Amino acid sequence: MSFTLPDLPYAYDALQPYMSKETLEFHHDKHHQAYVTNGNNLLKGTEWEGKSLEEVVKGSFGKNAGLFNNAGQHYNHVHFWKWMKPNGGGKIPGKLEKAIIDSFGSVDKMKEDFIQAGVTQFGSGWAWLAVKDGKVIVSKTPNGENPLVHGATPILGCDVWEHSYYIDYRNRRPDYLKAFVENLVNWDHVEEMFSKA
Ligand code: MN3
Repeated sequence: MSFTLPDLPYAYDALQPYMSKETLEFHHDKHHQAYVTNGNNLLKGTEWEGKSLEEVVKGSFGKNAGLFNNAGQHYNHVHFWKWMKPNGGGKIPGKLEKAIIDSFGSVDKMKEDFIQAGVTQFGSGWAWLAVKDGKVIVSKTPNGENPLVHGATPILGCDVWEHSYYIDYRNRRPDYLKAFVENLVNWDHVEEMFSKA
């Protein structure tokens, strides 16, 4: 199975003013496309050819850095587009909300920890909500890593590489993270991944 670039699940200008058409054009058409192209080239002739994307990500971690970086970023971006929607944010579906409150004490504390993880990720990387040992946790990873390679199942990720926010927010990464959590997150997709975790 080779990697393919999925279409965005909304129009390029649908996330404005929180994420611009220009950002999505570069991020989806150039950056994500490059991970797909490079990932397919690096996959050829390896033991992971024909495996599922998750198997490639988990299997290549620590063994084949070039392939892992591109496959990891492909996985992360396939979900990143679905983790956002126009008029996102708002009420978290009931079962997920209950699990978040069980783990963090409140929804506000989860949001605060998630934003803090993204702000404090030094350099490029991701902030995450993931499920580990039945609990919802916040984590952060560098570059193309994600919770799959740390024994957890990702349910929400925010890309904090500069290409994800610099056009719209310049150096104001905290403002981007706050806008992501309050105005962009598609909690229905988060709940769907939570229910399968
Ligand atoms: Mn990106």
